[in-house]
Amino acid sequence: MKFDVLTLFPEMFEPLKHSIIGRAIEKNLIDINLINIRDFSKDKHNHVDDAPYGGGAGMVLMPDVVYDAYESVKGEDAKVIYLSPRGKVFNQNTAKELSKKKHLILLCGHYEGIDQRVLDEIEVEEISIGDYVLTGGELPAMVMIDAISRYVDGVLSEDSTKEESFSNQDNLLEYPQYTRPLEFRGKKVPDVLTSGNHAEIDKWRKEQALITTYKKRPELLDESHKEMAKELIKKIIK
Ligand code: 4GN
Repeated sequence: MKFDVLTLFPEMFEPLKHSIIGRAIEKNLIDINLINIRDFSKDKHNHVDDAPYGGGAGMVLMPDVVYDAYESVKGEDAKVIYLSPRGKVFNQNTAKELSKKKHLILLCGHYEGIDQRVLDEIEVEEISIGDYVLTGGELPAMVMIDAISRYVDGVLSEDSTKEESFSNQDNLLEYPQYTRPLEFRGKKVPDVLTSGNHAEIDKWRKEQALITTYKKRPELLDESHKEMAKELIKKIIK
């Protein structure tokens, strides 16, 4: 899978060279190509932005500069995404769907934004990573690249995307995990996990996932699952 990132700050993408995404790049499972929008400036002082028509604060990225940066990477089946607080909010499902694409172009804005005409011309899809405003689209682009790449074959171990929060069968949050030591500051690992009884362990984990979701994010549950969680909590207290 190929990500072309159009940005004024390619150095900001350094974090993706590490850990799991870094390894995915080394294994050629994903390719992250950083394009500096400033390289497409039209003047000798490398300007890329100008004051907004109609007045107001800040600067606006010029359409011709952004368009030429886009043209340098555009492809037949590429989907172009503009990271923007105006966009549809990104979630686990969006990540999974976008991971099926071969080529994504991520456009990162700065200042007050990008001239609307080039957004219309390229027919970008606007995506937001949440309802807050950041100084640029780079962090949202990195968030998307990370979440999408996890679904690319070979990036994670086989079963790790199946069980996790938001993408497991029932849309439940993850059950609690434990490792050594068996006792930490007087707190013991739940007995069932060391019992060797895998049916019981599975059952316990499903119950814990439901209880955790009920306590932390009850709005994720429908009424019947909320009732089930309450019953489980009662049973456990007894
Ligand atoms: C995306 C971009 C937040 C998001 C951004 C988000 C840069 N802030 N919630 N800031 O995904 C005007 C031009 C603001 C680019 C944009």
